[in-house]
Amino acid sequence: MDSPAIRDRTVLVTGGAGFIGSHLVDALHPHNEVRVLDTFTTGTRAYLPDGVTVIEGDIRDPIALQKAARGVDIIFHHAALVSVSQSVEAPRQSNETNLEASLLLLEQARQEDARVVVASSAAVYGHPEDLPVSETTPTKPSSPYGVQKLALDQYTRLYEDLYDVETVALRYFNVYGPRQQGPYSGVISTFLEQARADEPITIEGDGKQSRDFVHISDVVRANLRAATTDAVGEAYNIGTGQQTTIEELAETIRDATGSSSPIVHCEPRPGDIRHSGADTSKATRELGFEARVGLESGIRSLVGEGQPAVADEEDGPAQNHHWESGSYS
Ligand code: UD2
Repeated sequence: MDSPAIRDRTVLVTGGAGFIGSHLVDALHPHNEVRVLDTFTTGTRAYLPDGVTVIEGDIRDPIALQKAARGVDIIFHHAALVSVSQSVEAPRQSNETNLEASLLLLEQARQEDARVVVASSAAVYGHPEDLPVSETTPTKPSSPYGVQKLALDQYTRLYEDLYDVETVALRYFNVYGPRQQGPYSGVISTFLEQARADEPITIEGDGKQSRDFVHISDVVRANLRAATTDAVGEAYNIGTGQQTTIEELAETIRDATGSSSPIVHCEPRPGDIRHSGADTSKATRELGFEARVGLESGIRSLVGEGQPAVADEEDGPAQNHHWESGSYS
């Protein structure tokens, strides 16, 4: 299941200097003319290879957006305010970026006749009653962030229905990998940092809550497939189908780092989702997507930063897959 070749296209990656966006840029450059629109508020300029056209600007700014999108064939939309808790504190502010500006972007795509792949989220499902969740599971977001992603996800479908814009929404589960950093970066990078410093690994609550952790290389591959699929106007779950408890994760990270960190429990996060896990059969069927990197090998490659992620025996379809930053074949 090699990645489809995307070559000689003009592509825009919004949020291209961020965690997911910058890995996508690596996969697209230099075989395509790649543009990045980023505010660099949380994105990092140093991630961007020479030869990429950088437009420093905000997706809320119609002029910056117009400039960035002029003449493009494909837009990968990864610019967002990603903090769920910030969206709870200031719903209108995150709505402006995550929804209103995204709508501006869809309009721009319509004018340019460009395909759009948008970053949606497992947040659209809220607290699911049954697991794993498929795309037909009822959506009931439990945060403004989730509502915004759901509305965006629905708009992408409508833009295909109403205006024939080729759109795909990817509902990411818990993405991890190199370059994930900062205060909203996720539990794996937090635990890794704590383990490396031999500081306590802080489990929020009892640690029995679970997540579906998907490696960045698999997320990039899903984007490349979404950019070429005929199955447009659809939303797809992007995860591994495997759930891991936070307690297991803490132990895996402590073992992989050889750290002497104690594992401690603190207050549970208010409103935390108990369990999350993806049924990815629709993505497998329609996009030919299957996650390849298992959690243990993904973590080992993070620990030895720069080492390829090679899946473990028990990792099923991920077996024997080799991943190095920038390689997606
Ligand atoms: C993820 C996404 C978020 C949204 C949401 C939808 C990430 C980084 N965030 O949030 O954008 O899509 O899913 O459901 O992927 N935890 C600890 N100790 C720590 C940090 C976290 O125990 O130091 C726990 C936390 O309480 C939670 C779990 O780890 O139970 C995962 O937390 P997270 O912030 O990595 O991601 P999540 O699932 O809340």
